[in-house]
Amino acid sequence: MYNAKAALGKAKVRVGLVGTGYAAKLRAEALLQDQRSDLVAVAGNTLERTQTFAKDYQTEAIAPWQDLIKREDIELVVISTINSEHGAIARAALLAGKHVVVEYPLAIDLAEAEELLALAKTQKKLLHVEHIELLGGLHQALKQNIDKVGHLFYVRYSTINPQNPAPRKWTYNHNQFGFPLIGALSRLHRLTDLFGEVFSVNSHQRFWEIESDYYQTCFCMTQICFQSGLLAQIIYGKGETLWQYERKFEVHGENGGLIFDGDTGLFIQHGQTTAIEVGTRWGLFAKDTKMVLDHLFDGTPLYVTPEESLYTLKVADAAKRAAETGLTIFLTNQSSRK
Ligand code: NAP
Ligand code: BLA
Repeated sequence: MYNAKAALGKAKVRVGLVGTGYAAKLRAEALLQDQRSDLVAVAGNTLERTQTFAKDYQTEAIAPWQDLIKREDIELVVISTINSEHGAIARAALLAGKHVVVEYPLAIDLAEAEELLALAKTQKKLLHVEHIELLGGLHQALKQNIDKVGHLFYVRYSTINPQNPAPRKWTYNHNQFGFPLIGALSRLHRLTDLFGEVFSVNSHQRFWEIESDYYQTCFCMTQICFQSGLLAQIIYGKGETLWQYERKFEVHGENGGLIFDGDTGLFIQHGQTTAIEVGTRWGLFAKDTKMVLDHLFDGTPLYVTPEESLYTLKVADAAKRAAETGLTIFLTNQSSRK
């Protein structure tokens, strides 16, 4: 087993970053600000953007990412690039004996993700899958208030993002983003974190295609029955033929309801409605980065395990199979949750 306390016996960890987008920028800022890390190099997609990024964050531009993995002075690889690349980069980094931090999802293919967990164990290296949704205000507010509503019977989580025109980028590309609930694994992970094991899954997906791999709208509707009997509905949509933005999380219990709409939270009971404070959605990549460094240097436990992320990926993969076949998928009991 990998032993966090023994992982790093020195003052600084040397980091290589893959990606130059939104997540990568926040990672770089967090790494630059923390005394315990040195951002040694960045590998991007387009050369020009990689060079600009390297200048902005006082680091070295390297291309392609394979060359970054070859660097012997790098001990930790942070993977903040498009989803379809995660698995291959994580594999190469672990094989080269490096610790790995990867933005969710670990891989867009379930079998590949399973192999990566096994590889991290044999290599005795850290494999951390970021799940910043667990660190945000909504999730904390849910955790603090969920006991108030009594026995739970229905949950609804809907995120709809109208975008017109839809950008022709990786988030609208089947191969690069993956099945909607795999690319947006956080939607499911919030639920598995709160409600545990899943019994069965149904799902439907619709895409309005532009050409081969790209679409201009994605709409995906999934129903989950948890082993507790709780029913959950997850709606995920983005693109041009959607008309109203929605970010809503509803929890219905026998004694009351919790309704989070955007950043507003309400606790509803018979004859009484109370407002719930919801903390911020900002600063979460910095929080994740700090917790990784705390873990590497002091052995402090992380807030999520790769096994938990893998379990959610199993549920997402079941949703994918349900959407492809129109069948209900039953999950077996032998899950790999810790
Ligand atoms: P982003 O801003 O769109 O950045 C994407 C990065 O991938 C850029 O460096 C881009 O480089 C590169 N890229 C684009 N197309 C590529 C291709 N075909 N092949 C190789 N590289 C390509 O994306 P992001 O929001 O930072 O997301 C990055 C990862 O973080 C994703 O896995 C996402 O799920 C995860 N994540 C993001 C957030 C968030 O708040 N944004 C939250 C949680 C997890 P060029 O610009 O040079 O093309
Ligand atoms: C998650 N945000 C994500 C993901 C992508 C984006 C690709 C991962 C896939 C997914 O779960 O859907 C991309 N988010 C964007 C883009 C915008 C955006 C391009 O809001 C454009 C404005 N992310 C941000 C901004 C915030 C933000 C400005 O770019 C605001 C605080 C937060 N994005 C955020 C959080 C998650 C996320 C907290 C984790 C997912 C979750 O909470 O469920």
